[in-house]
Amino acid sequence: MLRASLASAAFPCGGRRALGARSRAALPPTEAPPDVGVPARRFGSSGSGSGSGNGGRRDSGEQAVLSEWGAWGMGENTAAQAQEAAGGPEHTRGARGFPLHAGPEPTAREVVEALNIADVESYPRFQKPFSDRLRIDVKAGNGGNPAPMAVRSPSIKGPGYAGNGGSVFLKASRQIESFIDIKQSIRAQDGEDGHGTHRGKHSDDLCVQVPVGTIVRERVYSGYRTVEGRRIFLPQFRYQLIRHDDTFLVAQGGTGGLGPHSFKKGDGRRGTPGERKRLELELRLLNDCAFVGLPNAGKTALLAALSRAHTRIGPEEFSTTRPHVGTILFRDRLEIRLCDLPGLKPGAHADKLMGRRILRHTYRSRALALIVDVARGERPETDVLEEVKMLHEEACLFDPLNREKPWMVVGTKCDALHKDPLFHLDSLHFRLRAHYGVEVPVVGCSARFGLGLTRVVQTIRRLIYPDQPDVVNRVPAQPYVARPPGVLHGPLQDAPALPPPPLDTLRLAAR
Ligand SMILES: Nc1nc2c(ncn2[C@@H]2O[C@H](COP(=O)(O)OP(=O)(O)OP(=O)(O)O)[C@@H](O)[C@H]2O)c(=O)[nH]1
Ligand SMILES: [Mg+2]
Repeated sequence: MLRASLASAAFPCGGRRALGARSRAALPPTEAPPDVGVPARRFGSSGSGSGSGNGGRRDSGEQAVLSEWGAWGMGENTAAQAQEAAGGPEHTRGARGFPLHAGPEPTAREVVEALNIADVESYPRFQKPFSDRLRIDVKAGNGGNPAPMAVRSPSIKGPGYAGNGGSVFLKASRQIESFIDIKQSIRAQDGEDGHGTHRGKHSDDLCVQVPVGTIVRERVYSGYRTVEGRRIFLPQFRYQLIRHDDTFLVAQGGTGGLGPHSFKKGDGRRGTPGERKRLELELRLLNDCAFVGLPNAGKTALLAALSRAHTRIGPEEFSTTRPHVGTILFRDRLEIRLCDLPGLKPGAHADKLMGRRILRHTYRSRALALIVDVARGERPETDVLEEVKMLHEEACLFDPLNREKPWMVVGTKCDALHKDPLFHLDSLHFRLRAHYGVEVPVVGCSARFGLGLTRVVQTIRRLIYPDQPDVVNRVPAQPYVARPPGVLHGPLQDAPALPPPPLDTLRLAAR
């Protein structure tokens, strides 16, 4: 974003287009694209490329297009005319014929002064809808019934069994981001009835894809009613899907009935009904490091600078309305997922401004990064240390397990030098050590200008993988051994640890 905005500031006619035109002009005429005849047809000239057929009737748009195509070898005449029309030699024009910045290269100061707020803000303004909590009603298919009035004879086979009803499964998939596309009422097909001399078909099972990190709870009737007489359901934990392709059976389909052929003396067994469940799905995003901070602290700008996740960065508070996960892939194939959360305010642990819904995505993170604006642009009167203490306390009050996670402080907007961010950073480090009695890593950076980002990434990696703090070279054929995902809750907490990596890897790392 920054590069694009700098380019557009230095070259108001559109820096990228200008570069494109230059590089195309450098190509020899033989490298023209196959559809080079298109503009010639457009201007009503012959295939030889002499584009002078329509004399003075061209408007400025046509001239611009012509000048662009002239560079592709449409003929000397045409290129010269286009050059003249666009007002200068090729190297001072953009693709559309506007004059480029012809003077010396602008200095860094000039570029920064030329930036306005519209250049540095990012789009899209509207974020993809997101849903992390959903109540669904699931009904498995009923088993089919055997045909009535069956002829019972050893020589006639059937009508025997009826088909089973379809069951409903939930399956975790990396391709799904949230519950936004899941229907609230899910119903599998019933099994087919036995008919004639045939058995009924089993119906297909239904597999609903959910995002990885989904927690499934069943809403069970508590035996109590509200004063209006409505039943009260309480959620009970059933399962959590934390790996891609994890599957969980939520409603078992009914079995098909058996025909008289099976029960020689009876009249057959009718199909059983499929299970019906009221479920509550909750999504806790899988991530390694969550960005926690006040609104406008620069969380989204930092995520966009560190990864490819790019959403709205804006001067207004709460420009982020949903969590976003971005990934950093290191050279040694180690992957770290960063989670940008919407802004938090004091009282978030008590659900102020939906704080609990935001903080729920820190459940699975393995480290916390508290993001503070050290330039104190919007809160000059408040102290940085107070802000850090408040953020950490909110996260810990929400979930006491957050207290056990490693954490760090990222000071953003360090480029605003006139506001003393470096002084705030420096004092913060010592005051944090005095207050908590431990070394809390404090890193300063500027997401807007890409400063200090390597140190931020290194520190995050060291927090999450203290045993692999630096990038190590592996023999390519060796499999990558990763620890299981950082889930601190749930039944898989006591899962057996993966075997240690082969000895060769250790020796290589030691070297
Ligand atoms: N000078 C400077 N401004 C920055 C930097 N990073 C972000 N900003 C500005 O700070 C404002 C807020 O940035 P965001 O990234 O949207 O902040 P946020 O923490 O995600 O805000 P919410 O989503 O509202 O919680 C924007 O106007 C950014 O342009 C930085 O490194 N330097
Ligand atoms: Mg944001």
